[in-house]
Amino acid sequence: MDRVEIMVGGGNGGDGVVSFRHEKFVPLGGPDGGDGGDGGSVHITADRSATTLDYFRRKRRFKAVSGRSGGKQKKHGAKGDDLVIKVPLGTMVFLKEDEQEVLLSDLSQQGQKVLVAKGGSGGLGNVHFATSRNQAPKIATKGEPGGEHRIVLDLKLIADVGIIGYPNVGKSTLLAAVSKARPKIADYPFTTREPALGVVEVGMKAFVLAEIPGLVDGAHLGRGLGHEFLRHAERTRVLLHVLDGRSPSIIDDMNNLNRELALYKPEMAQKPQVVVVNKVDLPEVQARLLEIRQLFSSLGIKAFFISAITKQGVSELISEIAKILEEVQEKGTGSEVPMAVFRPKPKVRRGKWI
Ligand SMILES: Nc1nc2c(ncn2[C@@H]2O[C@H](COP(=O)(O)OP(=O)(O)O)[C@@H](O)[C@H]2O)c(=O)[nH]1
Ligand SMILES: [Mg+2]
Repeated sequence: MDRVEIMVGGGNGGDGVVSFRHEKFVPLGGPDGGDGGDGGSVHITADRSATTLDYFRRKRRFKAVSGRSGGKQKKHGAKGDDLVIKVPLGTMVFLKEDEQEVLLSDLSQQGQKVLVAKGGSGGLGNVHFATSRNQAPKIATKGEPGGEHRIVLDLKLIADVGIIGYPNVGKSTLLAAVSKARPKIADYPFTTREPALGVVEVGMKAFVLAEIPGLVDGAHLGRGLGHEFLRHAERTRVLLHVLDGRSPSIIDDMNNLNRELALYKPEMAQKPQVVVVNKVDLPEVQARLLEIRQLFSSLGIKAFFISAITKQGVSELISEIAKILEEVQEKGTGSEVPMAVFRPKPKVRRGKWI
């Protein structure tokens, strides 16, 4: 989890102006002072070019541009530019007030935007204040200050790798074996609606692994799957397809699940898969290991044979996944998420923070 606190301020409204018409032969014309422009607002938007919240550790204050003052001849001051701050997809935006945090938005879609500070309204020029009694008003109002708020950005973990497979093949057990995640093992398959996440460390690197629940059989597909599920499912770059070594129809299992995947989420079926045969510690699986190996090699599929319980073959599997992730990242395939460095260039006025 990644979390930062920032301050955002809307631009101040420009001041209204006191001015009078100057015309030949008219020494003192009527009022013509224009209104100030509104200050710009601050928005936060989810953008794929942003991948972390690191930028906000160095820069914490953001202010939109103020409106300009009005002018003579009823000239309206220019509106201040809005400031749009880019954050990674999956960032939750909270408003912090009196140590309480209120969720403003969960920015999960590209381009999704939330207003976090409104610009102040521009002041009124004296042109508005002429009355029959006072035809030469020397009154104009000041622009309002922009709203300012304390905002907390919270970037939720997004899975790089998703574990798929039928119930009881050992998805949760595998996740628990390679990360600190403690998903419920042998849980009733429909109780989990959201993915269980764990961070897997491989040397100096790490990736996020998620057990993707819910892909059970046609009848249950897509039913009750939460927003979180979709968010993770869409963002994973590699799928770990876990099969139960005890199954008499292991190849059919694999094909059936892939078919369901393609029906439910075609983009997901396009993702690279690593095929894993689990539970090789069991004697009954040991007895057919050669047969299963031959099945896969006859199909030209490289399968990994592991035991999530004894961890046999697990570290080889993890290094292979780390390697694939690197390749996918270099090629830029398998994911729409570019690994670009986040360098927003917010327009911030020099000077005091209001
Ligand atoms: N013998 C053996 N049992 C396993 C292995 N992995 C998982 N199991 C058992 O299979 C059952 C289902 O495991 P779980 O991880 O909950 O499966 P999931 O539904 O795919 O998440 C549990 O009773 C686990 O203890 C394994 O490698 N070997
Ligand atoms: Mg499970």
